Amino acid sequence: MDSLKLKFKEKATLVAAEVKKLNKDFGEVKVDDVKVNQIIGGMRDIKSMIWETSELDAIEGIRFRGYNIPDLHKLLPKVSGGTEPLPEGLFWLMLTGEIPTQDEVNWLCDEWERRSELPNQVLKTIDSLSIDTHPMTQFSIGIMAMQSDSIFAKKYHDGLNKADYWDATYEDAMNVCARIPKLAAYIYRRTYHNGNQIPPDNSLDWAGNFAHQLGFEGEDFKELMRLYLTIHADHEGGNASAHTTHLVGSTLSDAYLSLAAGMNALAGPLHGLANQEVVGWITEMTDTLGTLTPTKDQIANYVKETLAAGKVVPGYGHAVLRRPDPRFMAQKEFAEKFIKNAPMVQIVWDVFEVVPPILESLGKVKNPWPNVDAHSGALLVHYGLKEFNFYTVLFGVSRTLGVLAAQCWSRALGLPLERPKSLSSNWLMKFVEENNK
Ligand code: CMX
Repeated sequence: MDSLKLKFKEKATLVAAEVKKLNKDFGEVKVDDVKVNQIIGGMRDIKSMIWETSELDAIEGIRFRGYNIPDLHKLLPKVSGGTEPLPEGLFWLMLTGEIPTQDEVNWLCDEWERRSELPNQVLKTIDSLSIDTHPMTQFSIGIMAMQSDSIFAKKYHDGLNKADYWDATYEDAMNVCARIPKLAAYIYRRTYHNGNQIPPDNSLDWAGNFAHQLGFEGEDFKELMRLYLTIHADHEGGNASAHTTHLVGSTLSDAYLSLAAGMNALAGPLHGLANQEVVGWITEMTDTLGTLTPTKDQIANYVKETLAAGKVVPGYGHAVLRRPDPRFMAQKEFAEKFIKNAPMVQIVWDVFEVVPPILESLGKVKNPWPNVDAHSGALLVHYGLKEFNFYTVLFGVSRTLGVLAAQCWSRALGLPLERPKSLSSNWLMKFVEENNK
């Protein structure tokens, strides 16, 4: 058994016993009350799921196993001479709760490289799609095309003992994480570079090698990818991509089936597609105004026009956060360090000054601040990755780490089929009427 799997097994066995006892001894303890506006309003804040890999606080933002983004920046291993955290380290942390050593991260990087070969049939499936198929659709189909390799599905079919679900899921998760950058890079090169594919450079780390296979050799871009693929990985369990993966996984669909479903949720404009929408919106604004250096007044007018047209301002607002997203701030710090004079970065920073008071003045937006998607595009455009339809795939590569680490935990804890209760509006109206006489 490899060292990460062994460590995960030790931790998870302990926690699984504790959770079982918790459920037995305190199963009837009430944790939450549910209000009508939560039932109508998209189940906001209802505490209803176990998710071990990260927790989100409305004010402070995300913590992975208790560590916030500045902590990760400080504590996770980096490449020699680098400043950005390695996503391999975050995956280790999410699975085990421990910050890995440099040796442990090097091992994981080698292990993923060993598992990274993409089956030919996956490439053929992608190649059969029309070139203008959205990259997220290609990505989801590519993940589905790998499903025939699922170790969990095969072992389940052969009669897998419940106690071993976690083991086969760990193997699937490791294989998917190993292959996912290659799949994404294949889609990028096929869609935007005439299918001119770049072989991996296995002397590089997971994110660095991804940047290389996309066709970007600058060290700054590789550092950006290390940061990007770390901070987008997980945002507790209730967000749409994580929750979809969890829900589908709860039927014992394997990691491939559930991840593809999660990626389809990520592809929605209110979720991960917002990073593409932000750059589209800024580009439309600069085209309409005929300038790459709009004034704050011009931006404010454009924001008001967007709202008047019944559209959302992409990259702003959040279902949980009530302050600027620390993932936005981490990308802002990166831009301040490396590319503070880039024109689109300047626009993003001006938008950051202009949008919150306008959204606040509407009196209905609960969080007027930027989310993770408000900044990423400006950084990518600066480094030459300008095909913004591809941006959500980058998000998806990172999100894979979080949702699959979480799926290993769900299997280890033996979490059951998810099945919340739904109500008709008629039932709800009658209930309120009878209970408010
Ligand atoms: N621009 C305009 N209106 C906004 C808004 C925005 N950025 N954010 C919220 N609102 C509106 C909502 O549409 C809603 O309006 P109605 O009552 O007329 O339907 C009202 O404000 C209240 O919404 P809320 O409770 O503040 O926000 P929700 O929890 O319902 O939705 C989110 C959260 C992210 C979907 C929403 O803020 C939004 O649409 N933002 C823009 C899209 C975006 O950036 N999504 C990415 C989120 C991060 C990610 O998942 O990647």
